[in-house]
Amino acid sequence: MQLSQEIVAVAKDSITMVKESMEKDREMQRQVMDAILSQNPFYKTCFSRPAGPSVLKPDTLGSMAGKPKLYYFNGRGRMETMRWLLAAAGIEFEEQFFETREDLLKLQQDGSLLFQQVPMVEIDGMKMVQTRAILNYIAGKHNLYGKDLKERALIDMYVEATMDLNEMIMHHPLQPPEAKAKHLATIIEKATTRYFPVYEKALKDHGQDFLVGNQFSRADVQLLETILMAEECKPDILSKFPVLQAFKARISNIPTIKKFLQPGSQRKPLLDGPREDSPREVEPVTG
Ligand SMILES: N[C@@H](CCC(=O)N[C@@H](CS)C(=O)NCC(=O)O)C(=O)O
Repeated sequence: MQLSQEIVAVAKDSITMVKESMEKDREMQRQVMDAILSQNPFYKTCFSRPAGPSVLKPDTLGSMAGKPKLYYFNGRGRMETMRWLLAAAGIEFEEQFFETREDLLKLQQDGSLLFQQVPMVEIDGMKMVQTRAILNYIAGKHNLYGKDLKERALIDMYVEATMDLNEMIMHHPLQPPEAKAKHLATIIEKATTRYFPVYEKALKDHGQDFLVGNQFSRADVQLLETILMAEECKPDILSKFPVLQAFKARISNIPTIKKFLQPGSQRKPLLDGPREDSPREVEPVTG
């Protein structure tokens, strides 16, 4: 009897914890959306121009051939990794930035967004939404996704971890001022104790140039993107990771990526200014 009461109590506690965690997730989503719609510094350049006529004219939608066309804010957000993958694959793309709130509303209302959310990418006759679905498509199409299911599984594990870290970094500007220092410390701690050691060890153990299958893949691209974002949080964050330092230099020198790292490319800048004396641009890569 006593035991079953204890089990019921534990179950109730677990349900309360799950409910609290779901509420926290919903709250984070609400904050991101509020930030977008209220010109929070995170997206300040998205709506920074005076509201004018919508930039999304009917004839700019539905163009189904040619270059992929990216619809998003003029900032990194959830779109930046798609820019990285396309650039790494040497694919030219067009971008349609939302300049007013109405631009987003218009896309939401005209049925272009399957779930009323962006990023949206027009590609190969599809209006693709959902970040991971789009990234998977681009990676699969451009041979950045391993040679078999097992390589793909490993790539997925590696890139999901980079995305976890990216998300923490992306949410940093949304933290209230009094929480920022602690949040930044958590990012640095997670990067240096949970994530980077795994990539350092993987590269060291197999001794190859690329993370998976001795072949350039999205895992390399997404890891480099994340390293650069982490360096914006702490410029010397790689100091204890010599193999990752070499990896960064090597991947940065792949011609398509080198081009993307040049000023004036479609790569988006950090919006809310440097964090710990971070350099704005990547140092020139030699070799
Ligand atoms: N699971 C989606 C989430 C997309 C998402 O939350 N997009 C935000 C902008 S970054 C949005 O469109 N919010 C508008 C809304 O939810 O109404 C994805 O990964 O693409």
